[in-house]
Amino acid sequence: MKITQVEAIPFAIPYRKPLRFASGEVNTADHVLVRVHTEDGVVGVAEAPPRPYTYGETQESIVAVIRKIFAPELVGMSALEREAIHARLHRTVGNPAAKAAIDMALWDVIGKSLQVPVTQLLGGYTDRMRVSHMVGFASPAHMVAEAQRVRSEYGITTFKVKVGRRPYTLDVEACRALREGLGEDVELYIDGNRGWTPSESARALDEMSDLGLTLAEELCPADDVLGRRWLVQQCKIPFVADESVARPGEVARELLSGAANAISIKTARTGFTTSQRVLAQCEGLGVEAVIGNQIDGQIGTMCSVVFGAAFRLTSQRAGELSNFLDMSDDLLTDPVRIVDGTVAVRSQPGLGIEIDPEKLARYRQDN
Ligand code: MUC
Ligand code: MG
Repeated sequence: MKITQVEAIPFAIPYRKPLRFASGEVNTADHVLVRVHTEDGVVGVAEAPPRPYTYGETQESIVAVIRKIFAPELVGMSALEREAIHARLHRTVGNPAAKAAIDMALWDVIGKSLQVPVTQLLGGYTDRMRVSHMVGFASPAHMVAEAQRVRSEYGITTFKVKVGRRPYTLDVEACRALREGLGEDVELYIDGNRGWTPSESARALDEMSDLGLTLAEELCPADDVLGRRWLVQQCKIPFVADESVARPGEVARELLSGAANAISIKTARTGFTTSQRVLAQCEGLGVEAVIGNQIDGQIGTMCSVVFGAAFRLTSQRAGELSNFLDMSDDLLTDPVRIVDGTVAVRSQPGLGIEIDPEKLARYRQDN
């Protein structure tokens, strides 16, 4: 499994409608396709979605760090030398999405070489993931209409509502409208992307205490150190750390300091190898985990399914796996399907996905 080439290919696929949230918005999936080639002719793939407002990476920076630093470090190594590969990658600080995509492409290489699905190599716990859909900023009526459409078309009954605009008016109104419009049978939880202060968060949670919300994610910044701890102490539902836990050290810090008591695991930022370690931290410390969405395309979504379904803890809750539905197209030969609110793992070796060469030619940005 000797690595002969690591490619970083920028591509851009427009969204049919933008996804808006407190820290930014996405109009185009300007992602990077990572391909790792071996001397046996095996090619592993993954995608890196840049999120400058979360981790500082851009499409250009991901391409540059892979081409200039990571590819020369990895060529000549075996895909099985996973720990040594990670040691090399971590000589460079930051760049989580670039590192994660390389890690997942290497797992795809290993799975394809061994002719085994990666989800089985990782843990093989179950064969599907329930899906949670993220509802972005819009008027409360539009948010309700979107959730109703997604429920009736795909059978999805779990929704993460983006908040972090105006706490006591618009945000609370939107959550209330969603509960009224969808009924008691759906699961609703909120994600503030750091848009509220600790005291705004506390008051908004209080005003929504009758809505049966199940999780509160990153309502205020982790840098509001004492305020966040104060908020989490009084929060009656698990408080999920997302963008504040991009590394295992941050997971430990947030959990042990009382700044969160649940963790969003995103394969787009911790790949499979580091996500396993984050998951072990959650299990060891006894906190819940949610498979989050870094506004992934279908490649990234399958990576989340591969990882989420591999383990008991990550498959207990619905994973955030549906936002590719807003993209106008994608790169896979066999598109991801959401049926009865679930996505099934695939039985093919590796990640179980193939890139359509014509689509890649159409959307790549480096021709
Ligand atoms: C989320 O859970 O916050 C928005 C920005 C990002 O990096 O991920 C999304 C969703
Ligand atoms: Mg989040």
